[in-house]
Amino acid sequence: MKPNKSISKMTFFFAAVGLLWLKTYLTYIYEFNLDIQNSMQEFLLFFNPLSSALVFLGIALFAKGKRAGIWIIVIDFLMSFLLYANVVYYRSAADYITLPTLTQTANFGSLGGSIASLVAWHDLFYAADIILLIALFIWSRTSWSDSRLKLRKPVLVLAAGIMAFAVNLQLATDDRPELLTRTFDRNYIVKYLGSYNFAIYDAIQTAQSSRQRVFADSSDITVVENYTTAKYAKPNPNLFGVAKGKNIIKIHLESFQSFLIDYKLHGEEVTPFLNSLVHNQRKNFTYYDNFFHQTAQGKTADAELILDNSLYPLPQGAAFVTKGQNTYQALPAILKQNQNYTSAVFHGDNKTFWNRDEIYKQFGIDNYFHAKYYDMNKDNVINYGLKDKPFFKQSMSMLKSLEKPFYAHMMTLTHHHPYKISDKEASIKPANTGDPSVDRYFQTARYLDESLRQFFSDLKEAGLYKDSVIMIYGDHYGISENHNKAMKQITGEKITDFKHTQLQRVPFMIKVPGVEGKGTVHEYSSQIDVMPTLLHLVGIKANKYIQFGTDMFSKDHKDFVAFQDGDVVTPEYTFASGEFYDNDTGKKLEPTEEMKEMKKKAHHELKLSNKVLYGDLLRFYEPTEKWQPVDASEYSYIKEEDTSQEDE
Ligand code: GP9
Ligand code: MN
Repeated sequence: MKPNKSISKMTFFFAAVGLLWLKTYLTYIYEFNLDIQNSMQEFLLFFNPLSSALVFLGIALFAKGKRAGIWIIVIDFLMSFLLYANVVYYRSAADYITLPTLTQTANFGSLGGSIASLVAWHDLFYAADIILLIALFIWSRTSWSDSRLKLRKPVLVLAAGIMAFAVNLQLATDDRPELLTRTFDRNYIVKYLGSYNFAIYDAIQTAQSSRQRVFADSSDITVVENYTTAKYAKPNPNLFGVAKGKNIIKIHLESFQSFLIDYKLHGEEVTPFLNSLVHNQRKNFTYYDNFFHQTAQGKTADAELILDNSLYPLPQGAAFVTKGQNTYQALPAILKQNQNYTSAVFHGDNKTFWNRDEIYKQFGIDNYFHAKYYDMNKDNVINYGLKDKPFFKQSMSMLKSLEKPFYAHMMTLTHHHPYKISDKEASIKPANTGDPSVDRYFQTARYLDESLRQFFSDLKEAGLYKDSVIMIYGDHYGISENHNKAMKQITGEKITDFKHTQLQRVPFMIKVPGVEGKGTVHEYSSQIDVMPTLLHLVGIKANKYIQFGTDMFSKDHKDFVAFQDGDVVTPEYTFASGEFYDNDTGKKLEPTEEMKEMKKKAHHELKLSNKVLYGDLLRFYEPTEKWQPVDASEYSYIKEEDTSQEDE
């Protein structure tokens, strides 16, 4: 074999790699809105197509003789087709194609207009490199040898591709820890790892999901139903139905832990407005100071899942993403079917984050006001998205436009790690533990508190305050175990395993029109209890639905709190990291049989809840005769302007 001949085959290969790389990169820049935030992300966006091009096109180099050229062209065509299909889908849905969306033909109904309107003449660009390659192939193939390349070459190419991928993944996870395990956002995977790797990632996730689903059957849900029926707590007869037909405004406090309530920093209250609600200065709020979050890796998404479904989150990943196509019987759908409520979520972030734009459809959420609905100009945005003050201000007109009664979920964002805030907007000095995120945590909490004060006064002005149920909750911790040293200074105590579990308290407060607030209640409760509580307030019996929590106002309320990591908290003792502790002293305890039983029961409950999600068991469950399974294809969160040509 003459060397110059094999070189030309390799040259052809590298030309294909170079062209595909360039094409993919240009597509990222001109077609997708990937929200690049730093130079590392910029670099990875440029770098990430390389490994896919080397690995996939490299496979062609194993083919014999001229066939290698044909394989290169075919693989290049398939990859380009995938890229272009994503482009077309993105133009309509501002999202990437996933296998579940592909198999759900209904989803393509949301393409909004025909595919024809989404393609343009300049799309020929996507075929240009292939045409060039075909020409190059025809022109040069005669000089190619009929033998196979020396194995060393394709192996080296694949090794280089894998190396490039490893470097890419390492840099990506340095910039965004837990990128793959926590399953945040499709946009992130595409931005960091590229659209081809996203397709592989999606395929693996879909395969895992469907495997668990296939082995489940309707008898599995009966076991769950027996359990939840036995756990059910009857409503408090004085409160059942008192809020029937009332608007419900649910306010999500990002990363807000209960230790902030009444906390004084530099002699000042950090959250004076929330404190005033806690101390019932308006005689209408009830505050739960022993309320716990139960979120796991899905963080905010887990909180949303738990509150609207009374199910536990999954031990790994976010059910919002991995179980985004499951059947749900969520609070918005129940409120709608029973009492004709309109539901809406307000959140100043991209709609794809946590797969919200898919799973909200399964929850039956009518309106989703995401970043596209807000003025996201530079001054209004920090960290993940819209700042809380402009968020609440701009939400008012949309809130007022909702048909009544409504169930509105307002999700704040500024008080989010790493707690960035401009000097101008910080109205309290940082703490001085020397740990920057802990120190700023108080400043963004203050900002959130101020935004709430403003929102409450706007609600009053709009006539929406007095007659609405208003519920406020913290989604999850803001200060992780990595900051135990600084937290010791803040709380004045060493953060032991016991103390850590105790710190998972988040605020829960509620105002119900016509019901006098009780100030602070010490009952133990948690996020799974919110849904049955709300259902009973509006007069819908919670036992018809599969729910693991119990009504907080019921005298039969079950006051143990289970966490997905296996910890359990009761009013008397805590099971944390494998040990029992006395709540009063914080000292280790020798567990009684009863305590061991309690722990077992909590773990059993978690297992059952996981089964519901893994097996997609609610598809077998009919809560009432009248129940209409939610049809995701009836919902769309694409803002009208999204689909129109921008230069029209
Ligand atoms: C993103 C926001 C933050 O939209 O909800 O999510 P988190 O990081 O807290 O899960
Ligand atoms: Mn959150």
